[in-house]
Amino acid sequence: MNISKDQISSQNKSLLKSHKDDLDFLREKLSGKKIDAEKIITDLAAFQVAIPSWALGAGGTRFGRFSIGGEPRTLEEKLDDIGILHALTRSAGAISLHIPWDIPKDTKAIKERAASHGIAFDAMNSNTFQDQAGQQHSYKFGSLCHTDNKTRKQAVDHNIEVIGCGKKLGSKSLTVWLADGSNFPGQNNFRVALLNVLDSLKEIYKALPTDWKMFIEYKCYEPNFYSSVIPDWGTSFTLANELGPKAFTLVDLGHHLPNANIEQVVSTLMTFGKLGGFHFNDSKYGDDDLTVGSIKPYQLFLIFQELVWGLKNNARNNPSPAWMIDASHNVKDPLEDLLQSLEAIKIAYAQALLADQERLAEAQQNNDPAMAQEVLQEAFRTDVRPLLHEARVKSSAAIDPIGLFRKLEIRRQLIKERGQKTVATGL
Ligand SMILES: [Mn+2]
Repeated sequence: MNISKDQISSQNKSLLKSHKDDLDFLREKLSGKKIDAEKIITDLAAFQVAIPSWALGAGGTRFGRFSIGGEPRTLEEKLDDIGILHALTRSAGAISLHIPWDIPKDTKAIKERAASHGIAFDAMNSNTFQDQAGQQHSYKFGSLCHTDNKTRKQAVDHNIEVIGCGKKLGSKSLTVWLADGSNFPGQNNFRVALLNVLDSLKEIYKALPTDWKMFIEYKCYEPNFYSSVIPDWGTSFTLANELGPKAFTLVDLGHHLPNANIEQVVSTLMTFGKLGGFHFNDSKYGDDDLTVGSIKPYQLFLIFQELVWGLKNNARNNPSPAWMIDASHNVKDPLEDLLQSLEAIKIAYAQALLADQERLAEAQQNNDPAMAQEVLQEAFRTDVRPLLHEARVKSSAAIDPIGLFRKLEIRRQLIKERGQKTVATGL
């Protein structure tokens, strides 16, 4: 199903008066502080976040999975769902595919379908954390780290196939996340496992086209509970440096030990030009994959504060990190959840854009932590939503995306089209 421009503008019309009042109030407040509201609105409208193909169905846990109904059954339907998100927000203009879940049967038709929704192909994700039907060697004891070189080669070849698939679609990057690790002390040799991974990554890197990037995603634990071969940003960063200029670290917000200072990790990676990509989500305990900004919005703002500063001031940083959501939700409508995540990302971005960097630098120079906190919290406590709304009005998107999603009864229509018991590929 498609959402028409008329449906969007008619909803916007009913909200326009109150939106204009809010925006005028905020504009005046910002101009008093010499903040260029128009520039922030332009930056917000331009900011696009890739939607992962695996987040469009209801997520499961190891205890169960409850379908939401009307879930996309094919890659075509996944593109249509992202088309809905993009029409409502003009902020979801890319998809991140997962192979083998999303192998296109007809590449040309898939590209046309994506183009009709204004969707580009962001990073390709390989999968060596599951065994596929008919697969010769098992990944039960690892993939790129495996003690058996035939298994390692199979995992390397899979990644090279994923690159080939992405080349046909117009993607420019490969994300490698490994479940490789161990559950028990002594199960594997840390050094052998790490060097095997490095050797395997070198083989994949050789197959990477010159204009491609490789993102190495780390994760502290799960599915292995004693050790992960790439547990942290330091290991990922070291591997990326060993591989070369096309390799980068990817930060997933849920892949750290509790209380890790992720904003500092972001800053360090940017300082050395190795922040390649970002997986947004939120968590209370571990890799919970909850809606972005639902648990720790201040942390999200502080991360964006580092991103905005790094993108503007740090010449060594990779100028265009890949922004992606990596979430999974089992009680919300996945599309509503993604709309909330997109909103939270843009709110944090807008707040970081209006933070007074000069006053902050001055407070830091004067060793004045109270003033530094004043500057940061002044930005964080500003209600920037009118700026997001205006960015959407200017892009012909909905002022209130979830309101319109509900008003148009989109989920009910998807269930009617696809059925109640459909289950999308994913975890
Ligand atoms: Mn991730």
